[in-house]
Amino acid sequence: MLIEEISLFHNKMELLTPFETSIGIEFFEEHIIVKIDGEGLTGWGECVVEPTPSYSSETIKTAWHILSDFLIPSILNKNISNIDEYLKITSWIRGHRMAKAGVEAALWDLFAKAKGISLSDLLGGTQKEIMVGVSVGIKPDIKTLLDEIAGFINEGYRRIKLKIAPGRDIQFIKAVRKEFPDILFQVDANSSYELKQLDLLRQMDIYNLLLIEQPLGYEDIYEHSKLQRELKTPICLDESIRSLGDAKAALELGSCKNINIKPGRVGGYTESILIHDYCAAQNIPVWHGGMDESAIGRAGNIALASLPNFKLPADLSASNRYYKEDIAEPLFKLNKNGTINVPTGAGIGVEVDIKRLNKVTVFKKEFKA
Ligand code: OSB
Ligand code: MG
Repeated sequence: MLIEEISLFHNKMELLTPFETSIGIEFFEEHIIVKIDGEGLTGWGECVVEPTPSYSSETIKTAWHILSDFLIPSILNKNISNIDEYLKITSWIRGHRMAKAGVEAALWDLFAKAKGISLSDLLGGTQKEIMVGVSVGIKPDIKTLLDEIAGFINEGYRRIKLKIAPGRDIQFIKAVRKEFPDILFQVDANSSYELKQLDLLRQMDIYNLLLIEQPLGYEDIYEHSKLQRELKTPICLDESIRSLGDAKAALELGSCKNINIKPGRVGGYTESILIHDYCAAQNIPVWHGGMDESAIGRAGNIALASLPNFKLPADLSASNRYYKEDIAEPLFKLNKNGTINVPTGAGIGVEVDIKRLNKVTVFKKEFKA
């Protein structure tokens, strides 16, 4: 496949409701959309970097730099026949996983379209619909939180994930569990606790949580192994798992009992599949995380989440959870049983709405040979 043109779109989309986590509060999502044209076909990917280095060390600007100055020049006007070739050409570039994953995603879409098959089929997906949940931000008070969760449960969501932080934890967890005794319920700390708060973390053990996501340091694996030994509730690592190597270390050390896979965080769909397969062989379930993607990134991620060992509900909610207007059609809808259908059309299986994409684009650059 001759790579003839690549375009980057820095987009900014307003969230329907502000999203607060232990990291901060977001009103908008800003990502970079990657478009790759070759031989009459177009592939789309989403680079899930954010404006600030608060979740990941990458930012819109670092990714733009790595994309423009290194990744794009390595493949533009070249014949790339498969993903492994792309990975080989770019393997000298260390880190910058979100930047790499954005290009890889667009190439996967392009190659699936060239074969005329869905991305799910190309990646080895087996599930036709995936179980999804919803990630709920920190709320100012318990009533607001319970009302919001009741709304999501009414819509059909079967799993709730609540963002927590020190001081915004036990009383909220307790109230949710009391109001919704049977719901699948998990929490995400985004690295806001320390091991010395063990007594506090132990209090979470009595609420029948599905898991506690990333309680300790964002690069830590060792202290999580100490914590996991003290808790009944499974720990799930998000931020700390950036590669298959990290996943191996975490599982060998007993730092977690399941793993959240975000392709952006681990450098792309290929690394995601390696982690997925390794965990499957160890009988460790994985689940798909989210970065508040637009329908472009969401479509590809839903395809990935159709692989067989994605066994816990994903942070891939319906389009109307995030945006008033999304940038691709059809929108993702929640089925009554709490699932979302895996697209069956060629590639990511959604059509990008160029007019809407342009409307939310703050800066665009085209790279031609
Ligand atoms: O920690 O899982 C996280 C969003 C941005 C950054 C980090 C996280 C999240 C979410 C959102 O929880 C999940 C979603 O996309 O629905
Ligand atoms: Mg998380």
